[in-house]
Amino acid sequence: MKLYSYFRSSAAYRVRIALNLKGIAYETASIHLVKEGGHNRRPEFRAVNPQMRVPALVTPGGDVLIQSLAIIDYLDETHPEPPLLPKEPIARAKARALAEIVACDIHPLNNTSPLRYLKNTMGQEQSAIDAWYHHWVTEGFEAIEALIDGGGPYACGKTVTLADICLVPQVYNARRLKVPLDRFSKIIAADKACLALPAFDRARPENQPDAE
Ligand SMILES: N[C@@H](CCC(=O)N[C@@H](CS)C(=O)NCC(=O)O)C(=O)O
Repeated sequence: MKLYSYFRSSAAYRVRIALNLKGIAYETASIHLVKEGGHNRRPEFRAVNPQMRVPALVTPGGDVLIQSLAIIDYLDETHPEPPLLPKEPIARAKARALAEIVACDIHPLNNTSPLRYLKNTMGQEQSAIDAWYHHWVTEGFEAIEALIDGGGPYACGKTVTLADICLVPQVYNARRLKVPLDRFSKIIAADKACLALPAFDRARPENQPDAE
Protein backbone atom coordinates (compact mmCIF):
# COMPACT_ATOMS: atom_id res chain seq x y z
CA MET A 1 0.00 0.00 0.00
CA LYS A 2 1.05 3.59 -0.47
CA LEU A 3 0.23 6.28 2.07
CA TYR A 4 0.24 9.94 1.14
CA SER A 5 1.34 11.46 4.40
CA TYR A 6 3.03 14.42 6.07
CA PHE A 7 5.03 13.77 9.21
CA ARG A 8 3.13 16.35 11.30
CA SER A 9 -0.34 15.59 9.97
CA SER A 10 -2.36 14.15 12.81
CA ALA A 11 -4.90 12.57 10.44
CA ALA A 12 -2.07 10.77 8.60
CA TYR A 13 -0.55 9.84 12.00
CA ARG A 14 -3.83 8.02 12.82
CA VAL A 15 -3.56 5.93 9.67
CA ARG A 16 0.13 5.19 10.26
CA ILE A 17 -0.75 3.82 13.71
CA ALA A 18 -3.55 1.65 12.28
CA LEU A 19 -1.31 0.28 9.52
CA ASN A 20 1.37 -0.57 12.09
CA LEU A 21 -1.11 -2.19 14.49
CA LYS A 22 -2.33 -4.37 11.64
CA GLY A 23 1.23 -5.20 10.58
CA ILE A 24 0.65 -3.88 7.05
CA ALA A 25 3.74 -2.79 5.13
CA TYR A 26 3.37 0.48 3.25
CA GLU A 27 5.41 3.03 1.40
CA THR A 28 5.24 6.72 2.31
CA ALA A 29 4.65 9.40 -0.30
CA SER A 30 5.36 12.65 1.49
CA ILE A 31 3.24 15.70 0.70
CA HIS A 32 4.62 18.86 2.30
CA LEU A 33 1.69 20.83 3.68
CA VAL A 34 3.59 24.06 4.33
CA LYS A 35 6.30 24.63 1.70
CA GLU A 36 5.30 26.88 -1.19
CA GLY A 37 1.75 27.28 0.10
CA GLY A 38 1.38 23.50 0.48
CA HIS A 39 2.33 20.85 -2.05
CA ASN A 40 -1.09 19.35 -1.37
CA ARG A 41 -2.48 22.16 -3.55
CA ARG A 42 -0.47 21.14 -6.59
CA PRO A 43 -2.46 19.69 -9.50
CA GLU A 44 -0.67 16.34 -9.28
CA PHE A 45 -1.88 15.80 -5.73
CA ARG A 46 -5.31 17.20 -6.49
CA ALA A 47 -5.58 14.44 -9.07
CA VAL A 48 -4.99 11.93 -6.26
CA ASN A 49 -7.29 13.57 -3.71
CA PRO A 50 -9.64 16.30 -4.94
CA GLN A 51 -9.95 17.46 -1.31
CA MET A 52 -6.19 18.18 -1.35
CA ARG A 53 -5.60 16.78 2.12
CA VAL A 54 -3.60 13.95 3.61
CA PRO A 55 -3.94 11.10 4.32
CA ALA A 56 -4.76 9.24 1.14
CA LEU A 57 -4.16 5.51 0.91
CA VAL A 58 -3.62 3.62 -2.32
CA THR A 59 -4.83 0.05 -1.86
CA PRO A 60 -3.20 -2.99 -3.49
CA GLY A 61 -5.99 -2.88 -6.10
CA GLY A 62 -5.14 0.75 -6.94
CA ASP A 63 -8.14 2.41 -5.30
CA VAL A 64 -7.44 5.70 -3.55
CA LEU A 65 -9.09 6.04 -0.15
CA ILE A 66 -9.29 9.33 1.71
CA GLN A 67 -10.48 10.46 5.17
CA SER A 68 -8.59 8.82 8.02
CA LEU A 69 -11.62 7.26 9.73
CA ALA A 70 -12.86 5.73 6.46
CA ILE A 71 -9.36 4.41 5.74
CA ILE A 72 -9.08 2.93 9.23
CA ASP A 73 -12.50 1.26 8.81
CA TYR A 74 -11.30 -0.24 5.54
CA LEU A 75 -8.12 -1.54 7.21
CA ASP A 76 -10.14 -3.00 10.08
CA GLU A 77 -12.55 -4.71 7.70
CA THR A 78 -9.87 -6.14 5.43
CA HIS A 79 -7.40 -7.03 8.22
CA PRO A 80 -9.60 -7.93 11.21
CA GLU A 81 -6.76 -8.72 13.64
CA PRO A 82 -6.27 -7.03 16.01
CA PRO A 83 -9.73 -5.40 16.01
CA LEU A 84 -9.66 -1.64 16.48
CA LEU A 85 -13.08 -1.45 18.11
CA PRO A 86 -14.68 -3.55 20.86
CA LYS A 87 -17.27 -6.07 19.64
CA GLU A 88 -19.79 -5.25 22.37
CA PRO A 89 -22.09 -2.49 21.01
CA ILE A 90 -22.05 -0.13 24.01
CA ALA A 91 -18.26 -0.30 24.41
CA ARG A 92 -17.95 0.13 20.65
CA ALA A 93 -20.12 3.26 20.63
CA LYS A 94 -18.14 4.71 23.54
CA ALA A 95 -14.80 4.14 21.80
CA ARG A 96 -16.15 5.72 18.63
CA ALA A 97 -17.44 8.69 20.61
CA LEU A 98 -13.97 9.48 22.02
CA ALA A 99 -12.46 9.11 18.56
CA GLU A 100 -15.08 11.43 17.08
CA ILE A 101 -14.56 14.14 19.70
CA VAL A 102 -11.03 14.35 18.32
CA ALA A 103 -11.66 13.72 14.64
CA CYS A 104 -14.97 15.56 14.19
CA ASP A 105 -14.96 18.26 16.86
CA ILE A 106 -11.39 19.24 17.80
CA HIS A 107 -9.28 18.60 14.73
CA PRO A 108 -11.43 20.35 12.07
CA LEU A 109 -11.22 23.61 14.01
CA ASN A 110 -7.47 23.39 14.34
CA ASN A 111 -6.44 22.11 10.99
CA THR A 112 -3.96 23.82 8.68
CA SER A 113 -6.41 25.41 6.25
CA PRO A 114 -8.88 26.88 8.80
CA LEU A 115 -5.94 28.35 10.77
CA ARG A 116 -4.47 29.74 7.56
CA TYR A 117 -7.87 31.22 6.70
CA LEU A 118 -8.09 32.91 10.11
CA LYS A 119 -4.71 34.49 9.48
CA ASN A 120 -4.71 35.33 5.77
CA THR A 121 -8.37 35.98 5.02
CA MET A 122 -9.77 37.08 8.37
CA GLY A 123 -6.61 39.03 9.26
CA GLN A 124 -6.32 37.57 12.77
CA GLU A 125 -3.17 38.03 14.87
CA GLN A 126 -1.11 34.93 15.69
CA SER A 127 -2.01 35.40 19.39
CA ALA A 128 -5.74 35.19 18.57
CA ILE A 129 -5.16 32.09 16.44
CA ASP A 130 -3.19 30.45 19.25
CA ALA A 131 -5.99 31.28 21.70
CA TRP A 132 -8.53 29.72 19.28
CA TYR A 133 -6.40 26.57 19.00
CA HIS A 134 -5.94 26.26 22.77
CA HIS A 135 -9.64 26.85 23.43
CA TRP A 136 -10.93 24.04 21.21
CA VAL A 137 -8.31 21.52 22.28
CA THR A 138 -8.90 22.26 25.95
CA GLU A 139 -12.68 22.03 25.65
CA GLY A 140 -12.47 18.73 23.79
CA PHE A 141 -9.89 17.29 26.17
CA GLU A 142 -12.05 18.24 29.18
CA ALA A 143 -14.81 16.04 27.77
CA ILE A 144 -12.46 13.18 26.92
CA GLU A 145 -10.84 13.31 30.36
CA ALA A 146 -14.29 13.02 31.96
CA LEU A 147 -15.28 10.17 29.67
CA ILE A 148 -12.19 7.96 30.10
CA ASP A 149 -13.35 5.40 32.64
CA GLY A 150 -12.12 2.00 31.54
CA GLY A 151 -9.43 1.72 34.22
CA GLY A 152 -6.60 2.04 31.69
CA PRO A 153 -3.98 1.66 30.56
CA TYR A 154 -5.56 2.75 27.25
CA ALA A 155 -8.40 5.22 26.68
CA CYS A 156 -11.08 2.52 26.73
CA GLY A 157 -9.47 -0.01 29.04
CA LYS A 158 -7.14 -2.92 28.47
CA THR A 159 -7.17 -2.90 24.68
CA VAL A 160 -6.05 -0.29 22.18
CA THR A 161 -8.98 1.13 20.20
CA LEU A 162 -9.78 3.75 17.62
CA ALA A 163 -10.04 6.20 20.54
CA ASP A 164 -6.29 5.88 21.20
CA ILE A 165 -5.51 6.05 17.50
CA CYS A 166 -7.17 9.46 17.36
CA LEU A 167 -6.10 10.70 20.78
CA VAL A 168 -2.32 10.19 20.54
CA PRO A 169 -1.85 12.39 17.43
CA GLN A 170 -4.04 15.10 18.97
CA VAL A 171 -1.93 15.06 22.15
CA TYR A 172 1.21 15.37 20.01
CA ASN A 173 -0.32 18.35 18.25
CA ALA A 174 -1.44 19.97 21.51
CA ARG A 175 2.05 19.62 22.99
CA ARG A 176 3.62 21.10 19.88
CA LEU A 177 1.36 24.14 20.20
CA LYS A 178 2.01 24.36 23.94
CA VAL A 179 -1.47 23.66 25.28
CA PRO A 180 -1.13 23.05 29.06
CA LEU A 181 -2.06 19.39 29.64
CA ASP A 182 -1.25 18.96 33.35
CA ARG A 183 -4.87 18.56 34.42
CA PHE A 184 -5.57 15.81 31.86
CA SER A 185 -3.95 13.00 33.80
CA LYS A 186 -6.01 10.19 32.22
CA ILE A 187 -5.30 11.43 28.71
CA ILE A 188 -1.59 11.72 29.47
CA ALA A 189 -1.53 8.20 30.95
CA ALA A 190 -3.28 6.70 27.91
CA ASP A 191 -0.93 8.57 25.57
CA LYS A 192 2.10 7.27 27.47
CA ALA A 193 0.83 3.67 27.45
CA CYS A 194 0.18 3.83 23.70
CA LEU A 195 3.55 5.34 22.85
CA ALA A 196 5.24 2.47 24.66
CA LEU A 197 3.86 0.17 21.94
CA PRO A 198 6.05 -0.25 18.83
CA ALA A 199 3.10 0.39 16.47
CA PHE A 200 2.56 3.84 17.97
CA ASP A 201 6.26 4.58 18.36
CA ARG A 202 7.01 3.86 14.69
CA ALA A 203 4.12 6.15 13.67
CA ARG A 204 5.48 9.17 15.58
CA PRO A 205 6.14 12.25 13.44
CA GLU A 206 9.83 12.23 14.35
CA ASN A 207 10.17 8.65 13.09
CA GLN A 208 8.88 9.41 9.60
CA PRO A 209 11.07 9.55 6.50
CA ASP A 210 10.01 13.17 5.87
CA ALA A 211 10.57 14.36 9.47
CA GLU A 212 12.30 17.73 9.76
N1 LIG B 1 -11.05 14.66 8.23
C1 LIG B 1 -9.84 14.42 7.49
C2 LIG B 1 -8.86 15.52 7.76
C3 LIG B 1 -7.71 15.50 6.77
C4 LIG B 1 -6.90 16.76 6.92
O1 LIG B 1 -7.48 17.83 7.08
N2 LIG B 1 -5.58 16.63 6.87
C5 LIG B 1 -4.76 17.81 7.04
C6 LIG B 1 -3.49 17.47 7.76
S1 LIG B 1 -3.83 16.85 9.39
C7 LIG B 1 -4.42 18.41 5.71
O2 LIG B 1 -4.13 17.72 4.77
N3 LIG B 1 -4.48 19.72 5.66
C8 LIG B 1 -4.10 20.44 4.49
C9 LIG B 1 -4.91 21.67 4.37
O3 LIG B 1 -5.79 21.88 5.19
O4 LIG B 1 -4.63 22.43 3.43
C10 LIG B 1 -9.26 13.06 7.86
O5 LIG B 1 -9.57 12.58 8.95
O6 LIG B 1 -8.52 12.47 7.05
